[in-house]
Amino acid sequence: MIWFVNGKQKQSKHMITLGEFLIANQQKHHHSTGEFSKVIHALRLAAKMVNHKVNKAGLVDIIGKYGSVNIQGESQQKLDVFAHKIFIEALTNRKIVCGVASEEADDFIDIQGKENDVESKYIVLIDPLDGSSNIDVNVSVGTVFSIYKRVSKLGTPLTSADFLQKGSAQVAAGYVLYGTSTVFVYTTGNGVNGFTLNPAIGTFYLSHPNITIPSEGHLYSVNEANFASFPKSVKSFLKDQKEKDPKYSTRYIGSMVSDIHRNLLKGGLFLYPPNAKMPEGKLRLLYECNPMAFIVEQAGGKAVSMHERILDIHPTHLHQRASFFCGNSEMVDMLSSYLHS
Ligand code: AHM
Ligand code: MG
Repeated sequence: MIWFVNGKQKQSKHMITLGEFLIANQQKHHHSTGEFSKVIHALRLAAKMVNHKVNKAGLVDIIGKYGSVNIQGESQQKLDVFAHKIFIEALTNRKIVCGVASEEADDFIDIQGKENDVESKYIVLIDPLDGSSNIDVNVSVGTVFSIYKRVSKLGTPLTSADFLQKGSAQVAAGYVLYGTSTVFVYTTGNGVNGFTLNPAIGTFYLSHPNITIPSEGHLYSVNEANFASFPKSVKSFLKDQKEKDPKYSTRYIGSMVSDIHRNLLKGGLFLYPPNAKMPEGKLRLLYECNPMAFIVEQAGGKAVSMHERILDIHPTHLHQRASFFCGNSEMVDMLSSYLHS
């Protein structure tokens, strides 16, 4: 197997699958019940199903608009709706989590039903298909997920407090990138590992062990069409970087998972500042910013909003938006010096 660590190619005789990796890690924790591994197994299965469908876009009638709008007033793409259904079913049918919240559903879903008989303590927040406006043009999209332990008592109905936890309370977070290849990246707070799907046999193999973001970066990713209404501090930062240092290049796909995955491997800064159209920022705190922030921090980078560390924000509502800046520490620190001056 060939993998990459900090951009350097490494080779091993053994191919470790995601399943084997989960078992090995579960064995490290003596009191582990396997409950957490089951959640990752379910997400892995759903990711493979969505991947299958994404790869058929154009061949089957799956691209284009579904005709409905989600809670945020955005038109839902057919694949958004499909991905939502697949992930929710994978998580609910097995009763391995007690609740789920999705970008595509107005409120959280309490899976326990009337009997409250689900014993799992885990809840999942998910953006089933992020960057979906890219689907019709064959550009990479992704799934983003966040796993927490419920704070209310087992066996009682879930409350919004179970879902409105700070990002720092995440038990695990991950994303799936449906790109030139399909990659499943996740962290449990002990480093970040990435697994690439071999589509011929439907197995994810460890391809990116212990992902570490390079300390220096020269990429920045931002929708500069909104520049005129960015906060002054962000404008000055961008202007100064461009004028003072010729090393920077812009790379912006407009698909957050793809943009952050690239920056994670190569070093760089992703910015989604507030602007006139989106005064709070565009990205959703709970199932977009928090999971990506956890991953970026675990890879040695930083993630902040205009005012504070992303993982320290106390959420007040499920579909809350936040300004979002993340990347290698050096670039985030540089930006922060402008945000706080
Ligand atoms: P979505 O959740 O509706 O797909 O929107 C989120 C996407 C992100 O993937 C991406 O970073 C951002 O929207 C791009 O927004 P813009 O087109 O304003 O640059
Ligand atoms: Mg999204």
